[in-house]
Amino acid sequence: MAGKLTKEHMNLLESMIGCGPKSFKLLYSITRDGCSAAEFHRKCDNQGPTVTVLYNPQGSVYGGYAGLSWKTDGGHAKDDTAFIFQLMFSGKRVVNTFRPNDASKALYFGSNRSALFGNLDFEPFFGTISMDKDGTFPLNGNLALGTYQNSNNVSNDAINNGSMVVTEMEVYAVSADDARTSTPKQKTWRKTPALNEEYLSKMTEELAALTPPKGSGVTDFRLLIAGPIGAGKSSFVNTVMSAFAGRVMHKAVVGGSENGLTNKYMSYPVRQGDGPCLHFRLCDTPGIGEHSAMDVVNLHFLLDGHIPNSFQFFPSHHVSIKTGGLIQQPTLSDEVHSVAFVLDASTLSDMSPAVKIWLNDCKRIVQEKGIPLVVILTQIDKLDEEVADNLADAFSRPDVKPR
Ligand SMILES: Nc1nc2c(ncn2[C@@H]2O[C@H](COP(=O)(O)OP(=O)(O)OP(=O)(O)O)[C@@H](O)[C@H]2O)c(=O)[nH]1
Ligand SMILES: [Mg+2]
Repeated sequence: MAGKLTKEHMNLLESMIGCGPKSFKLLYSITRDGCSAAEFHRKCDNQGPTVTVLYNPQGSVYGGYAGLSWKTDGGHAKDDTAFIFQLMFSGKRVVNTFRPNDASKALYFGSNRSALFGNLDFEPFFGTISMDKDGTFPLNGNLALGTYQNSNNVSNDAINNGSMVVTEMEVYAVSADDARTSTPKQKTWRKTPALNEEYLSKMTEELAALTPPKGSGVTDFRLLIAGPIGAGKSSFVNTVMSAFAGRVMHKAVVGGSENGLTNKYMSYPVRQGDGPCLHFRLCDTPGIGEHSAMDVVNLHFLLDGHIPNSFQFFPSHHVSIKTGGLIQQPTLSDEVHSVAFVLDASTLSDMSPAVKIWLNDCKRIVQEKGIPLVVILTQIDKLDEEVADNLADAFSRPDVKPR
């Protein structure tokens, strides 16, 4: 049985332990083997260095590394390499290591104890624990850092949510392994400039300087934001407005709704600080989905500039020339000048066939009209923890690479 420990967590533990690549072999799991000190010792004694990992219902992952084999008795043992760690807290990546102040008390061996670190700094359980009806284990152990140094002043509750109830506890044997290397960095498929303040101000200056050609009759360029329901279209509008305003803006309503939250065509002007509005507008649209208001017919009307600001779309309803309130003779200023497809990078591979067809149809229509089209990937922070830490890493992910 493979354990619950993810590759990312193995990589993190590998760097906490140090001295090169490690392999992790599952020795003991309370859901598989039962939760008793006797079983713990049967599976884990004399196995060399181990990592004990607890997973709780709140999504926290934490545990301890012992550089010595577990034994049935002997009391305190010195281990310079032992540490207590956290990898996740309440579903979020929170990484900390706590090393012993006094290595001579790093571990404790006892026949009725499980993996005991320090002076009861961390012990999952002692004796035998039964599983509750809901599948969790109300462990009777302890987490109270003291012998293990807590230089970041992380409270115990901020490691285990103030509870020793867990859904799983696993012990892995850790050994040096040249075959398992840390996930190699993928080659970057798109060069990006350093995403820093300097680049941000250069980009904002360029956009602020953007003006429609004189004599064109166009006052503002219109960028139509389209894409599947919940992709992050309205959030993108708010983000751009916030970046220019210099404060957080919530003009477009954002949230989660199965049939789409935005149901109006809204064209938002963008203002730099308290200055005048810039010469482009972000035009938010209802999301594309099974029962959505967006379809190819409505898109034609939008692109050609017939749809006025604040126009409300209704699910499965086509706009027609007879629809009231349309702009009958749109000028170049009313037309859409560029289109951005907003796509959720974290669900690209799960996109429904219907939405794919819609996007292809839209792409064709937009291109036939000679309107420039770009794709904006959102939610890239959800791809994995490495990308969340450094968003530029998205450009080395093969699963979001344009084909
Ligand atoms: N983690 C993460 N969440 C995001 C991101 N962009 C948007 N969201 C969240 O995704 C949800 C949907 O965002 P919206 O901006 O309302 O999406 P939308 O495309 O306008 O949705 P509809 O109007 O319903 O079609 C919200 O809970 C946002 O907070 C992102 O880049 N990262
Ligand atoms: Mg929206």
